[in-house]
Amino acid sequence: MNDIALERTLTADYIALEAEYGAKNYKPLDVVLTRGEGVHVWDVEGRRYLDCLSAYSAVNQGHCHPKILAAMVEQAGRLTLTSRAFRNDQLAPFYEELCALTHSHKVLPMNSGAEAVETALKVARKWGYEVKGVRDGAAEIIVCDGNFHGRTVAIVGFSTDPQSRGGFGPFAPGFKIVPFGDADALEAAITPNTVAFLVEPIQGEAGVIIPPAGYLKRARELCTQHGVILILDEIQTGLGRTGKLLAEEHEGVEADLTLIGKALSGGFYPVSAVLSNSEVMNVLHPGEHGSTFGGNPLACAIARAALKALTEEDMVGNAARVGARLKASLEAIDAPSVKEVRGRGLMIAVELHADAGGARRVCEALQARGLLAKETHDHTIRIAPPLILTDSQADWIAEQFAAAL
Ligand code: IF1
Repeated sequence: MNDIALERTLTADYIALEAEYGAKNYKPLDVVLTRGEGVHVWDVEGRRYLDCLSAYSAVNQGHCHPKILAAMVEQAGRLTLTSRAFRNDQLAPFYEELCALTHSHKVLPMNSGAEAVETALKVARKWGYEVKGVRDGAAEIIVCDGNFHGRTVAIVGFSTDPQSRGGFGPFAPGFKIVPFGDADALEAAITPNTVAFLVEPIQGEAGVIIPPAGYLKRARELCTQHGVILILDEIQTGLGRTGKLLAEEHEGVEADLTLIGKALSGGFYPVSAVLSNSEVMNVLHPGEHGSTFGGNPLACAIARAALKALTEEDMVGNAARVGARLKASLEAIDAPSVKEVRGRGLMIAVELHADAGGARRVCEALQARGLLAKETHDHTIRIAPPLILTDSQADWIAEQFAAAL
């Protein structure tokens, strides 16, 4: 046996190598994963964990879902990339199936979530100039305090998190920030130059913040009333995470532009999309926007299988049922350190009191008990397991929390 290969299986060695060669833009838990199946992942030491992060909701369908894997392997051996200069036979069926599932009229495929957000911002501005009649260069887009929409320069420019934006300016003008969950503040911020309101139905990075009931409905009404495009960023909340296919369904609203990503590929590949009604998307003409990889046949085949897995296996219904059970069990934990348990479907957060010693410590205790979760900010633990979680696995998660807390 090769000694070096043996040595490199040790967690500490991988961590040291990463530290030597990698940019230090992350501070992950000290666990090195090598395999995943369903709700579980295994580290290089052979230890098994229940994954309560799901790669920030990209693996809603569970790790290495066999049907998505089969579709990926089959397509990878046939045709992977054509660019959009030519057509491919996976794109049209992907469009058709995605539109049928989400009741959309048009799709624009991209790769990362941030690219989908950027695409929506461009479409909204162009719509503002060409359809709404806003003077060139004057378009305003309203966003929310505490937002997270990605890492590009334009997007971090309207972030309110000093860590995300600090040191990366100068930034693009044309964005206004209002408090999240406050429809009156939104109304007050709208001017004749407002072209769009961009918002997460539930703020993820901010700590699973659920807006007051009726907020999205009221935002929808205000946008319609003032000729403003409602852009819902469902990159994290979408595709079953909150117990509905799209979180907008909780309030019975329809966005003009809906952004999805992450679980659109079940975690196999970066695939994102902008969904729209046709009027808004029709402002784009050939040559005005695009991507080398967006809409490629491999991505489309994977996304088709990922959507099929979600619906065929009723993962959305399961997220609603098991999510409610898990939230109730977490609420029942009698621990003085817990300030609040909140969530919808399988997007749950446990917030600790500020003097409870921090969420990172709890995540480390959970890791020792075979459960991987990630803190957000200092005092909140996010719980977002794959949507295939069973009742007994949900009960097990609650038990580990009770012990760790
Ligand atoms: C990182 C958070 C989650 C998103 C929403 C767009 C994007 C994201 C609502 C951009 C991405 C990620 C990115 C990841 C951490 C993560 C995250 F903690 F930062 F907030 F999920 F909770 N809209 N979220 O949540 O999508 O370009 O990354 O594909 O480390 O940046 P992307």
